[in-house]
Amino acid sequence: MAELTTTIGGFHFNNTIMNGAGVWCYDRKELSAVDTSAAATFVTKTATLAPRAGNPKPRMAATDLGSINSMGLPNKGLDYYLQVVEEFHQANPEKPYFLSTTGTSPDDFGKIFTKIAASNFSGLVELNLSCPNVVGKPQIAYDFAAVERILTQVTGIYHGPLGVKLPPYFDLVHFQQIADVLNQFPLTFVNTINSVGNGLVIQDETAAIAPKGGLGGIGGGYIKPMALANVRVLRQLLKPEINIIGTGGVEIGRDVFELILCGADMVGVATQLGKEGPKVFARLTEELTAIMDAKGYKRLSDFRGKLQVPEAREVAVH
Ligand code: RRO
Repeated sequence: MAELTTTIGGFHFNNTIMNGAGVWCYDRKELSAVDTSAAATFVTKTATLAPRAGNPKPRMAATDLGSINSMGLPNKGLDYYLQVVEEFHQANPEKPYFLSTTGTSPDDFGKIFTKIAASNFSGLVELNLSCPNVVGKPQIAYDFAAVERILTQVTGIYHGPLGVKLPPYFDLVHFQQIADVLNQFPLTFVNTINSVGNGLVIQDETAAIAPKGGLGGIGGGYIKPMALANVRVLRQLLKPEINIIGTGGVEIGRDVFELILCGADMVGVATQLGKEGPKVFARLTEELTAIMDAKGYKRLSDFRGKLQVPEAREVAVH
């Protein structure tokens, strides 16, 4: 039977599928449910320096095709997640965990990474540069100079394994610009993509969610083509030592397969995890394994990054 082990940096995982930050990762209880599922590991809810209540409700809605959210970064604060991840690490010393974090003001980044560097944390940090839902704050990673500034500061303070969570890019010039910035830093991974920011879902005659006049991040099946393209193009443009976690639009094992075909080393599941709960990981694992067995692939490296593109045939004017 095919095996799904993978590595990010020097860290080994016994499966390639994990949660995407924001879903089933708010507190110890939710993290425990993912930890004891078939998932490779978990990433925490994005932690800010101080706890936050987030945006007013209703702030999340599932639809047949995906989801919309404007959670607004509700979380229990960095100290809580550092403590909880340490507890999981003590219980499973061989299992690497991800801590997601971000700043809500320029001063925060130095404080956050000084705190992490001084803690016992020994997993991987995912710096979220792409939250679309904090009122009055832009998505950081659409500002390439800001990304460079923040990573210069953070990598000067923190020397552990570090990755960034990116928003989707839609323009080939922007892919090149973000890759040029990221390639200057000793990053272990990028996670692409976060939700597609500022979409609108209408139910009857009313927006599905309340914050920001109904605008929110779109996830699920709607965004799979953007996730595939972002994984594919960043794999071509980033230094090979930067691993890629592909997130966006995973509903079935075939979606996991396609993200790996585009170059993902690991795959995140968010909207479908929200709809189905942590048992989704066993189903996706079975479905991916069945696809690999049917194709005769024994391990992920047999097809990772090996997407084929049809040969272009010239077209005559007529
Ligand atoms: O909490 C949120 O509103 C949120 C975050 Br931090 C994020 O990174 N992506 C998203 O869709 N929602």
